[in-house]
Amino acid sequence: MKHLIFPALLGVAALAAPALAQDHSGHEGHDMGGMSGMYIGEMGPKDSAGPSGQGSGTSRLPGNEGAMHGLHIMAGDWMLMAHGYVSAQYTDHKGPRGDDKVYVTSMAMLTAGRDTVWGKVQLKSMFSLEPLMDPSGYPNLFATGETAHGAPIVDRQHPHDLFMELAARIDLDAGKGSFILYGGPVGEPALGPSAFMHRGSARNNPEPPITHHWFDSTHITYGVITVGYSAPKWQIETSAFRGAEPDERRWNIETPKLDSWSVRATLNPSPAWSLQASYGEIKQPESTHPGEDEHRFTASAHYARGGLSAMAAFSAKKRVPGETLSAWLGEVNWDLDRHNSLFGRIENVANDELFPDHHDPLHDLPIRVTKFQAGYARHVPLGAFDLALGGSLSAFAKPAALDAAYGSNPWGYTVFAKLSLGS
Ligand SMILES: [Cu+2]
Repeated sequence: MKHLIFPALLGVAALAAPALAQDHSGHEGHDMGGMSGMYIGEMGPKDSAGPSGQGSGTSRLPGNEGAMHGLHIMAGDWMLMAHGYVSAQYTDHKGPRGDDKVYVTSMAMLTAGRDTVWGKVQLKSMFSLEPLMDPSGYPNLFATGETAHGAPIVDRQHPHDLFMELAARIDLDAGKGSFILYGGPVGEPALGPSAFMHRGSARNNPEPPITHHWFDSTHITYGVITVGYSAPKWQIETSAFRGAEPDERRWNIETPKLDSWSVRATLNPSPAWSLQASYGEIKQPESTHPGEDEHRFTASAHYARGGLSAMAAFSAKKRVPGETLSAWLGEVNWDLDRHNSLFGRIENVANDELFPDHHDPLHDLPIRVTKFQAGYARHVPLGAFDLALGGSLSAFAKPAALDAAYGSNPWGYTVFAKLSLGS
């Protein structure tokens, strides 16, 4: 029955939204005193806290993009906010390891927040219907991570879990900022940049990064507690969380644990910038590599101004025991005007999971590959919703040793139709 939560909620939003599609973008997000009823607009730190924008979990984005757009309902002292998307894709990745597929990705985010005399309370939830697809997910050459049918997933992106977040955040006013306490059975620890589906630089990009498991794969973690201090221009946090990645049964809530830890420092010097550095020691993340831990360092710089959102990021993932695998990512989204967006991404990563077969001579060897991707999206405003139609092209650079497995010139494309409520 729990399968029905998401469509029911999105259905309610869909019915209610067009009739109430007023633009309240000038609304002061923090001052909700005089508001009542339901409206479409934005809330959040963009208006209230200057340079600090809110990303996934407790992460920050530039203040210029951190406000949350969506459907808002006032219920007494509580502000309820819904946003999300459903996106249909056709992707075709060429070469011996390529595949093609029609698939649907989705996310719904429901947040309830209220101000108190001592601070703020937020109840956060996020859901996806991606468990409807086969556990092996969808084609994405050179992407690896998590499992399907008992084996590691290679050259595909895993589906996300039904429960992407079930967490609460309490802000206790202190000085110019607040002490934060965040946690729940499903959440995101203070490690890495804001997850790809929540950052402006990836807003229109239909393909998940092949470096997902270097930067933001901990965005769905079963068991998280984070404490920290959040000031308008900086934030420092530490988390205890479960190291094991989600398993391939995507409908359930897995047993929370606190066997791993991380720290993150974030600087938002102006509304255009957010910089973070983080480090985590993750206990046995991969079920197919028992006894192997991971030490992950990430640093990222996010920029947002006008219609431009960009991110540059670095990660060093040390297998313990084992090698250090580094990754670079550059990502950009440029909204030329209300109707046209260009986007792109370049990733470079040393991956040792491309040949999971123990008898393969390339098994467990780090192999450095580069992905180049560029795309375009056309936006059709539909009341409170945005329909984006677009596509992207991908090409890869790799050592000749991979020719037998991948062909000499693997490439791919994805076309998509994405319906979003808010962003
Ligand atoms: Cu993910």
